[in-house]
Amino acid sequence: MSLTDALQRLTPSLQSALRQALTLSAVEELHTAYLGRKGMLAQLMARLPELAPEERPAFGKAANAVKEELSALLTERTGALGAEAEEAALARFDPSLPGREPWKGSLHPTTLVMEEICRVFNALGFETISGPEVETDFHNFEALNLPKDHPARDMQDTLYVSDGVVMRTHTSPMQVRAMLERKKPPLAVIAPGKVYRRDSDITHTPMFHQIEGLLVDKNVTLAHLRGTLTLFLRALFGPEVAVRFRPSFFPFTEPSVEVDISCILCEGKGKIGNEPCRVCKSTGWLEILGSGMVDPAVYGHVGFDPECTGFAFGLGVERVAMLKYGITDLRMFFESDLRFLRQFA
Ligand code: 2NL
Repeated sequence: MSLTDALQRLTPSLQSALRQALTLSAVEELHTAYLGRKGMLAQLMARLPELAPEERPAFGKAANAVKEELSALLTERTGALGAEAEEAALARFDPSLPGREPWKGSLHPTTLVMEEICRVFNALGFETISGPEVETDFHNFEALNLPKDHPARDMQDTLYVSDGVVMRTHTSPMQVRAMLERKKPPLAVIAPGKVYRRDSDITHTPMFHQIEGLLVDKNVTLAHLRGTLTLFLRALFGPEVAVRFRPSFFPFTEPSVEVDISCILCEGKGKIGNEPCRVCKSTGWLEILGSGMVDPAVYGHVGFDPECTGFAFGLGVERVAMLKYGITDLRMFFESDLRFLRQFA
């Protein structure tokens, strides 16, 4: 077969080969076989010296035309296969399928309760404050009328970082800092956060959460304390809840008051049907917060006028969350079990 005949066979030969090529890689292989550096066209070109010199220009021209044809055929097949693949993918895609629900996080019950309480006091004009969890002995104890030899310091099982530096045992030091910064009343703050105690059993964790509030001005009385805390507890536990104030003792308030609400399970009856109420132990009441009029000694420590008056209160967040959501085991708060946490989504 002449060189020219062999050249003219290439195009029909590739056309029939392409009909069998069903994948992009099969087309790629044909590209190499026909147009590659050692492919069929290159091999024919290598035989150019076999031709008479006057025949060579015409053969070269014909070879170039064949190369263009082969190239066009390969490109066309590649495009067709690509379009087919896309069509097949579209046929598999069902645009009417509902989307996959994305994984959503949820707030921890401790956070939910802290945010709800802060929201109530913010609406009353109290400003939410924060502060360090590692505190000085002064901010955590001394300024709160708890001198070094005070027996009340035994009530706090303190975690010491170093001499004179503690993990805060309550949220009060945030309020001490607020008074020191503000220098004078009026002042109304709410301080939520983590606190630490050297304590660990089924009802005590080494870290837990408190919220404290403080209002200082001139002529603040126990009536303001009573009105504010009653409003707050009805916002948190419902407008029907009964509120009771009992005398108590805290080193940083005088007088001190403990506040109870009517039991949210038995509604203050002490029993459900004939069964004794397990939540309030049949008393009909739940202890919910501690409070009092700020002891003037505290004002002395933060440089406030001893003539000013104010009230303060504190509560345990996990305890409130347990009552609100009916959680019976404190450890649930600290285990990060998703089956527990998802219930608050
Ligand atoms: C409770 C009781 C209380 C306070 C906290 C306080 C803060 C300042 C001055 C005076 Cl800066 N008092 N805080 C007062 C009374 C009670 O907490 O049972 N907490 C869990």
